[in-house]
Amino acid sequence: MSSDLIHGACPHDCPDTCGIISEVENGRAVNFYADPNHPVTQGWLCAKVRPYLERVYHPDRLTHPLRRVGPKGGGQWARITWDEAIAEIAARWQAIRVESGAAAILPYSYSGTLGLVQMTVCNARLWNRLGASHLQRSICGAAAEFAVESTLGARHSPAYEDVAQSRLIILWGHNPASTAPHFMPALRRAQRAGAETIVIDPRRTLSAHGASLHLAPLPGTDGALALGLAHIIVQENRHDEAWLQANTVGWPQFKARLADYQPARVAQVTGLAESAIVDLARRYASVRPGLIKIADGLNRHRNGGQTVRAVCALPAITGQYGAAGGGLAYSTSGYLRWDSEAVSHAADCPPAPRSVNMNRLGAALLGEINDPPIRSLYVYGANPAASAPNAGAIVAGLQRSDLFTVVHELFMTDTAAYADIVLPATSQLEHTDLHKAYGHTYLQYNRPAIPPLGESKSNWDVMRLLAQALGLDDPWLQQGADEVIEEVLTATANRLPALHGITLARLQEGRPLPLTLSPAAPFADLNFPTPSGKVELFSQSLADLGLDPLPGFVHDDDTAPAPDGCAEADALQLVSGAAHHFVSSSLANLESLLALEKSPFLEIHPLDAAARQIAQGDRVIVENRRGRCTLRAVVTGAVRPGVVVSPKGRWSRQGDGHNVNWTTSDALGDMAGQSTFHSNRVWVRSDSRQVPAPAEQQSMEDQHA
Ligand SMILES: Nc1nc2c(c(=O)[nH]1)N[C@H]1C(S)=C(S)[C@@H](COP(=O)(O)OP(=O)(O)OC[C@H]3O[C@@H](n4cnc5c(=O)[nH]c(N)nc54)[C@H](O)[C@@H]3O)O[C@H]1N2
Ligand SMILES: Nc1nc2c(c(=O)[nH]1)N[C@H]1C(S)=C(S)[C@@H](COP(=O)(O)OP(=O)(O)OC[C@H]3O[C@@H](n4cnc5c(=O)[nH]c(N)nc54)[C@H](O)[C@@H]3O)O[C@H]1N2
Ligand code: SF4
Ligand SMILES: [Mo]
Repeated sequence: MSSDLIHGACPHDCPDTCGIISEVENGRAVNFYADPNHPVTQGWLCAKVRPYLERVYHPDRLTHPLRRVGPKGGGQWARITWDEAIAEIAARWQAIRVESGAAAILPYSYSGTLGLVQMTVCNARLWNRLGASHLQRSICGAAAEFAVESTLGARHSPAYEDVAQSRLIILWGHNPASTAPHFMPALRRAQRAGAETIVIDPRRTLSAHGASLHLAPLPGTDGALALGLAHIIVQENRHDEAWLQANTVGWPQFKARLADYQPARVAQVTGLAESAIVDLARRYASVRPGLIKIADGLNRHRNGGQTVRAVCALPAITGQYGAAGGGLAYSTSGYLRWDSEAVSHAADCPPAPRSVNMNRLGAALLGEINDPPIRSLYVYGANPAASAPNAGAIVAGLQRSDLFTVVHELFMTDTAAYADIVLPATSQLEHTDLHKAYGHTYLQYNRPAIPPLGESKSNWDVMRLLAQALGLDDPWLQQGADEVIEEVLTATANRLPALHGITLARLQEGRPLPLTLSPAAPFADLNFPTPSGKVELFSQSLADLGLDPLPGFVHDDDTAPAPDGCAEADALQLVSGAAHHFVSSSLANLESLLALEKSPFLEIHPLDAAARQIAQGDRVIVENRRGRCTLRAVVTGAVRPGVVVSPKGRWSRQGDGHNVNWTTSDALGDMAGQSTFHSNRVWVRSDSRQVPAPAEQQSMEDQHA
């Protein structure tokens, strides 16, 4: 029997955007593996995507549309046809348009897939044309993106392999061993060649194994740490005055501000030893080139934007932007910005009536957004009931009897469970797309490998049907996926030299195609695409928005009061970053991955555990005024005292109905409407029941040590 090898891209929210190959026999994928010829993927996939066919052919895949028949969330469904589903949605929306205006319809989507067609274009065209509410998509890295762009002008970042040129690497609030796995071999090579690695994280993560130094500051204090490092570097005259004068604006004002960040004060704020801070400053200033690598974990705090601005100041203080192996590694997203008109056709559409911040979904559904209230929610590529903050408010909102909720999904997720209509979605093996990456600069075409399972349809195909049923007859709402790609690619290539030589036809051959970058290393020409053309330590654009124009530090407190019967002094800070085996809540229903990740846990320091009479493996209640969840205690020195850690991604439906996001805050951060998952005070106590399985008494990192 002959088999076909179909090239595609991993669609998940991960900077590596791997090249994947599906081996297909008689319309069925029989094998799935990494593209050996992809320069970043290099023939291996991460632990979470290796068993991907388990996801594609999972018995729980939704295969036909469903209509709710019992109470909301009650789990009773009737099978309906696509014609019935589309007709019902269109009829409900037409009535809402007439009665309240299309602003009463809110699309909600985020990172189920990162493709140009199934995400980027699907987030724009239909909703613009309809005049629906715009969703402010700020759950992940909005503040960091804004901070980096306001400081440097663009998100440009070195290639992973360029870390070979670094002598010092600081992983700052970033855990690539789990979240950017293909960076790790390059890092290990650099280490073997003598480079030092320093990890700054309240948790001793997988990435901290093998590092020369791990510093564990209190969460949300990194802004003070960065300013303290700058203070010492300047105090000891280790800074690059000439570089600062030539390439920055606001250096004199910023220098004046640094006076407030003496090491003693910074030690007190961060919970680090003064000597450790001084030592780090000296090492960073003297071991060159030094690369600071961050991602988005660092910015998910109330002060996250300013924290990232303060970190971005350090390569400027030491004159390392543009130097090979030095500077900042954040994201490569800025090298390729799709032509926004080709993506959205906004010029043919009414202006968005209003914007709703996705981090306030629960509050918005419960009345914070009014005039008109949200009457219909359309969710695709997202699982807000599991992944968005303050889940209790979201679930209360989803239970509103007058809310018409449609969820387009592969699985019956925590969110889909509350829908009025559930639509089955295709997996990446079943639809066409084009992927850029945020960790590298290769483009990868995703050719469908197999026909859609059951009656499932892609995001774009459903939107085409909805547009038709709504009487929206613009041709750009009916293009096929390849036509969409062709239009956006051509429009973008017309103004972007980086796309030189890249065509749909070449992409369809299946190989990853590199962008042409000039200069190859970020900011090597010392040309920063900010308004001033320089690194903006002082940013007039921030000042114009009423924000602090200089990198600064404000305390990061979660202001929610202690629950009844809990003392303020007993609060712990809960950090809920990436799980090693899931991507947010995606993949967190695969049996093989659940077996590796084990039951939902809370890492707690032995001192904090003893103070609460919590023993290894105890069932613990983690709570605050927003809500609670029940977790298994992992007592470990991998977290610092005062901090507890429980990874994101668990489905509430698989446990007692609550996951960690029942505790997280829906307050917004200091920039760009950012989520603040890690600004989260909780109180932890032992539940009387014990968890039986002793084999589970292991921390996540021990499993991989
Ligand atoms: N395996 C896996 N990979 C993923 C994901 C996943 O869920 N699982 N999610 C993907 C997504 S959506 C994203 S945005 C990226 C995120 O990629 P990362 O930012 O690397 O991941 P996070 O785990 O969110 O955060 C990184 C680290 O920040 C630390 N941290 C939190 N607060 C602070 C602080 O105040 N100071 C310091 N110094 N450290 C702090 C956390 O302890 C955590 O170890 O990963 C992507 N990749
Ligand atoms: N506590 C805590 N919570 C967090 C974070 C944190 O650090 N701490 N991090 C946040 C971050 S960084 C992010 S990015 C968000 C992510 O939050 P979300 O974007 O909501 O991501 P997921 O929870 O993975 O849900 C994505 C869903 O899309 C579905 N899907 C996949 N492909 C398709 C498709 O082609 N079509 C359709 N219709 N559906 C598809 C998947 O099955 C999955 O259920 O989570 C946030 N949540
Ligand atoms: S999740 Fe990331 S590392 Fe894993 S296969 Fe996808 S792109 Fe590669
Ligand atoms: Mo994210």
